[in-house]
Amino acid sequence: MNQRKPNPIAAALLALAGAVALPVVAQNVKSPVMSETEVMYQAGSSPLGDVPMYQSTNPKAPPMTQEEFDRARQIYFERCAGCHGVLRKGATGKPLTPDITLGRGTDYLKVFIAYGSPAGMPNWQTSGEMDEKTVDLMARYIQHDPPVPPEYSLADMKKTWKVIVPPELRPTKKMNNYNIDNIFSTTLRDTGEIALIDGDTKQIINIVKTGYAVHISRMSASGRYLFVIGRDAKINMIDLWMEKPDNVAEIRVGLEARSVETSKAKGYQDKLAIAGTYWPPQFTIMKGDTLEPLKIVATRGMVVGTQEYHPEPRVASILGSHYKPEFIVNVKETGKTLLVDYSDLEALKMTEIGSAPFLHDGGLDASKRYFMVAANNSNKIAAIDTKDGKLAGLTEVGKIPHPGRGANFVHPKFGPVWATGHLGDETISLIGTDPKKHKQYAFKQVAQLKGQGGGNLFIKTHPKSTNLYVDTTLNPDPKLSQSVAVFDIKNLDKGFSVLPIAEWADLKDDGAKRIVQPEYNKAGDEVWFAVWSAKNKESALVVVDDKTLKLKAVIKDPRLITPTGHFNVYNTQHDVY
Ligand code: DHE
Repeated sequence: MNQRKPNPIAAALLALAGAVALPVVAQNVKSPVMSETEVMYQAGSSPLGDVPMYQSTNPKAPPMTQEEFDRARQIYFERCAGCHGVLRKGATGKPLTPDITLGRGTDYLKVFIAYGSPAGMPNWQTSGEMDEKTVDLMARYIQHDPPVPPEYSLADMKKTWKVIVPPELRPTKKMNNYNIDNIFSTTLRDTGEIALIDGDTKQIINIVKTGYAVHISRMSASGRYLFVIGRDAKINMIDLWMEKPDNVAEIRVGLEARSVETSKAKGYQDKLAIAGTYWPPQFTIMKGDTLEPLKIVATRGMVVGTQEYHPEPRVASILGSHYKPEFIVNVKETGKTLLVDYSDLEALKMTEIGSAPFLHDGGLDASKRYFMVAANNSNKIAAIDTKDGKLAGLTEVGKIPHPGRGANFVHPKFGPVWATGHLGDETISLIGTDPKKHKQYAFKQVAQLKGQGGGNLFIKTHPKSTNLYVDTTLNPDPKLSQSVAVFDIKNLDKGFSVLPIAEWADLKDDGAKRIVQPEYNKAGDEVWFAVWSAKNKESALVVVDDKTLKLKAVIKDPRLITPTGHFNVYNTQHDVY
């Protein structure tokens, strides 16, 4: 069911953009308010475009043939759902339900889609992204009732669940000579695979098939199992003890997803896994050694503040608490963090902490007690106290914070801080995280550094390093998207130096070469970057010596197609960042 059909618009854009695949397809779209960067990031692709859905024809809406409706639905899920929501009730974009759109009428909607709006709607036609016919199609489509994708039950999950190697047939000890702690799992986004790379020798150990538009990797508490999730909500569980590490179990937990995590509390290591889905809006707890689904919990409910019902609050980041048998589940649209006590799945207890809507990504502070999460379109960072189960603080930062898991270091004046960069501006915000010795700074933005530019996705340092790396992956200026800024933590006032990572990769063709996600090795003395080009262009990984800031190695291989995120086993397992 999940084989993706080529989308004619995307295909045209691919040709236009030199066959650069998602999310760069939106690169020509400009909006008066929503920057190119934001469009590139949000107007990504949803696998829901290919899911069969019931079409109810609204007699008041302009007529559409079944073929037109299906085409519009696919375009909607690929371009519009990220902002306006699956049910068109509004997310970061405005609601587009028939009660609103029918009143506006086709002509008004066509202008809106074609030219964009000051409130952030991109100008799809004048940017060249959609032609007049497509704009007309979409204007008619959004006056019909939104088709609702199907739910996904435990029975649906079980149909997709495969234990490829049962626990009793797996190795009882490590069967290879790899230094497992220093293996990297690299996302190969457009091929639906991950590359397992030996961090010591820089050799590829295995290329493992995973879900569609594979997204992130996470580790089990023991460091033995690697979990990978695709945007199609397919989870792969890889055993790193095998002679050649490979899949031992897989399952689909929904129709669209972004996050997977494992139980980390004492006594629960490797016992459970959890995945959150964008559709249906729910999370699923599974057995940690087989992925057998055990418990599904819906996230539909009220938005913090307005207390209005939201029918599709997507599950964003999830983290396993190191303090308690709890998963920290961040629900995007309602702005709620759920502390899910997994010690008794039959009598599930959840603490609901409200902060601000649009919770997205985040990571722990250095003490591992506070989870710092970005409410991205609210321009805020919430600090969740995972020990006492309450909101420790909510602070205003720059425009659209995007920390990944963030970066922890000790500031000479403010003490321990956690840092985030931003998609929407060039600042890097430092937030105090020590309520004991630096109470006046705790959970407040205490300083802002000025980086290279907006379009930052990830920021990273390491307890053994004094460098802070900031990428600018989605900046429209190739000079910025192809390089990274490095701050010397001991001399933050001095500004940053720039490392020309794409140039160092010395690739044979002129791909997008976006530099994405600094990630340290286990020792904390080298930093890895992906050089992300289109599917049909050469990509690479570049390794920098953290002491000298000089090039240490370039990893090239025809199998390294569209590398994006990369996850060092030890650092991911222990939340070192
Ligand atoms: Fe991600 C993390 C959602 C686009 C690379 N991304 C996350 C998380 C969420 C999320 C909720 C946190 C997971 C967690 O910690 O449990 N990402 C989304 C989207 O909704 C969005 C904006 C659009 C989409 O259509 O998917 C999106 N993400 C991207 C990309 O385009 C990136 C840059 C390239 C790619 O491979 O798809 C990308 N996202 C990543 C990476 C992480 C991530 C590498 C993990 C960061 C970390 O340090 O843990």
